[in-house]
Amino acid sequence: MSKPIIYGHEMSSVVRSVLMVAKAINLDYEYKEVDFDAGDNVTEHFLKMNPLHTVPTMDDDGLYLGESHAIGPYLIQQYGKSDDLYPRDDLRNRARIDQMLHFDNGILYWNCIRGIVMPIYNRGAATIAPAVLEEVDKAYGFMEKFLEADVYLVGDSLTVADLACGASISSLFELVPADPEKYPNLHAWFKRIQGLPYYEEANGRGNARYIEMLESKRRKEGE
Ligand SMILES: N[C@@H](CCC(=O)N[C@@H](CS)C(=O)NCC(=O)O)C(=O)O
Repeated sequence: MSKPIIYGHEMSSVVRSVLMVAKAINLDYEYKEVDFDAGDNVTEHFLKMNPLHTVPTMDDDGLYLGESHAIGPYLIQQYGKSDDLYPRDDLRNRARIDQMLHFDNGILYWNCIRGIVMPIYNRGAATIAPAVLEEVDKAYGFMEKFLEADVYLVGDSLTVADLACGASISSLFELVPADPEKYPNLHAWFKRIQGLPYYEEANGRGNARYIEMLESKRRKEGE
């Protein structure tokens, strides 16, 4: 059987979450960087894999998936030596992990990251709309609550939920700093995520490039 292929862009938080999963399970995979400017994501081949033309997209021997929150759990179950990151038999905790993956997609990614990034990306907005800042603050408050009982988002060991939310929070913290006094659990948890041995390679580097790119687009508005 061939290796799974992950199509991605290093700057994308949802791609970085899958790259962290891949590192965490020591996955043997092929990575293909998608050049949006060259239209790599709208070729006939890409659209056959993922009509939504988004990254990450995965091709595992003809199984096509185009959603990070499905790709991460699939890779763990199919290729992980253990299923600690997404436990197969612990239905109750797996349901809680699923809850956090939906939270990441719906709240952290769509409401917060997209809410901030699209105006910058599309029209070089210099500031973040107050309504979006409010959403981000609310999301930090939800995370703080989720982290009240446990060291990680679900229980006391790392799961795919931490990697997904960790990638999002790494970008959000750069764009909208969170007060450490107001959100101590969130900061302590994020320090744990930053301490993962593969964090810098799989997430930190791409995140730095992402923030740099956004900053350069923001500056343009004042020119
Ligand atoms: N919920 C999706 C979001 C995917 C997504 O929107 N990716 C963006 C990059 S961050 C993308 O590929 N945009 C290009 C496009 O929409 O054409 C996931 O988690 O995979």
